Amino acid sequence: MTITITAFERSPDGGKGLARDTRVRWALEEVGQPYEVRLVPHQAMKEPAHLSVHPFGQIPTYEEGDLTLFETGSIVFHLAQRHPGLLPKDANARARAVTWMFAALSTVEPPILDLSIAKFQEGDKPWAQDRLPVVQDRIRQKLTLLSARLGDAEWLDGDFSAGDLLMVSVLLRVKPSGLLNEFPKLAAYVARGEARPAYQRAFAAQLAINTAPLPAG
Ligand code: GTB
Repeated sequence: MTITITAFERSPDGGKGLARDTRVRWALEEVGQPYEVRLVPHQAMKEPAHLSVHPFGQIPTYEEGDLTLFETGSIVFHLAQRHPGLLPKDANARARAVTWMFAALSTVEPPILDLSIAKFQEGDKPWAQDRLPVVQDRIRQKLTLLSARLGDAEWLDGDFSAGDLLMVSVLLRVKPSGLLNEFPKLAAYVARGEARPAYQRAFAAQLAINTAPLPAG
């Protein structure tokens, strides 16, 4: 059955791979599933056709036969459950890998998103410069503890898993700020993720779309 995901027709990052379709592409590549991409122009995101697939008018989405999903975490989890490669077989190890998926999205990512908001949506507010260090310190708190837990291990809990895929993806969002370099073990962990052939394919695919000429009209 054909898998179709959605992505920005043109990502605001110009192809740096930070939009969340990259996470879904990466998971699809890890489990070896071919997929098609439907590009959603900005003006179509909140129109009924796209809202019927994504209730909040966002990307990415996932369609496979009569199954439609939204929320990156849910899509990655679905793929990891259906196909070998992203979750361990042992039930307890599997539960721990799923725990890292949640940790990435609900513990580590929120302060990182806050930094984007503080810079790009609230940057012109009179209090923005006072808020920035507070937000950066909240990220540092999380990264300090995450780095201590990772230690010198290659991945968070045994073999590479969907937990690592999401954690690396979340950390990639903090990379442009320079904060990641304060944590060499995490920087090396992210580099290991980026070096995976599946990530490389996912990155290249989104880059090709974001650097291709836009269709006329
Ligand atoms: N919780 C949802 C999920 O995980 O799937 C969040 C989905 C989401 O935030 N989608 C964003 C979106 O559709 C794109 S990924 N935004 C349009 C809208 O809400 O109208 C977030 C994103 C966007 C841009 C960059 N960037 O340019 O660096 C990075 C990440």
